[in-house]
Amino acid sequence: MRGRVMKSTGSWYILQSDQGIVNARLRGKFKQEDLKLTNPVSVGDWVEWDFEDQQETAVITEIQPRENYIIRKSTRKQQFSHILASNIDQAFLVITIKDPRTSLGFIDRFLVSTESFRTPAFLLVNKIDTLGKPKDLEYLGLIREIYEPLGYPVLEISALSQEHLANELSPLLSGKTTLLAGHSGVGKSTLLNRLIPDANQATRSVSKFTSKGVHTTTFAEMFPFEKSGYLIDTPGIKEFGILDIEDQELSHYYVELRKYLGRCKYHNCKHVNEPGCEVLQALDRGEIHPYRYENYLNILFEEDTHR
Ligand SMILES: Nc1nc2c(ncn2[C@@H]2O[C@H](COP(=O)(O)OP(=O)(O)O)[C@@H](O)[C@H]2O)c(=O)[nH]1
Ligand SMILES: [Mg+2]
Ligand SMILES: [Zn+2]
Repeated sequence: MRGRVMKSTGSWYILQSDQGIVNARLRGKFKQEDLKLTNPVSVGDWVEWDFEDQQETAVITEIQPRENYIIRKSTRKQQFSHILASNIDQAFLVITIKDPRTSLGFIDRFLVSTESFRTPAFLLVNKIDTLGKPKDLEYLGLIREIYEPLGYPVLEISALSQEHLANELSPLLSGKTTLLAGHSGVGKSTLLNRLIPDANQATRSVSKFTSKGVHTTTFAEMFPFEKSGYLIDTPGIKEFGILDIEDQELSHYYVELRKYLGRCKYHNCKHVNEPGCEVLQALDRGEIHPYRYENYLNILFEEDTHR
């Protein structure tokens, strides 16, 4: 029988299937392709399962190939990674201007991971109700200035406004599996609870002292949205691991660089300081945002040191 993993609690998995909700465990070892994973099965996976022991328990017998997945490095085991969610149609990166501030570097890393699967990404600037100071509005303006021309929708919302949710978010969700990602404390669980009132995801106030969100959501979990669609809440993410991306490949995941690729003098150009680099010339002409390029270099060199 076929099912979809809605939640994982260590060794048990909650599946949604034609038979309703079933609690299943894994049988045997699953061959993992190239990745070293701390979780063999992730939320969003489509699986085959069967009853065993006179129908008292269910076992997952097969994991169907993933269309895509969002991954992060394991915090405990170096070299290992953790699949946050798989088979997603679109990703909402929930960001906040303050309490906590989401950095441009974090946004760019996230967009590289979604672009690597060509997954549409939206930037949801949440807690818009708390903004007023000129420096906050300036940062918001900068986010719009950088990402809108690249084709990433920037939605200004407040999870506390039913109107924003009904008019701006709900129409985007039907029929799709949507990942909610972002730092702890940006309002992912609050958004989810308001969009899906019976979800009851735990939320917690942002610590007044550190401005860092307190970690409340431990595992990713998927919830059905109305009749057709799913929303995936994820634990707060400090950083994304961008794995298995070769240096020359990184520029493919920067949407604005794609059009220059293959036009540099050297076919293996990394667009750092090579002569005859079309990307550097475009940067000089102001066609590429300097902050985006700065983070391109950061990702490029950071990834190097991880190898
Ligand atoms: N003022 C304001 N507070 C919000 C908004 N969205 C979430 N919060 C608050 O931010 C805190 C963290 O929210 P939570 O949903 O737990 O964040 P998560 O870690 O991303 O799941 C909670 O105290 C929420 O009430 C918003 O749009 N406006
Ligand atoms: Mg949460
Ligand atoms: Zn180049």
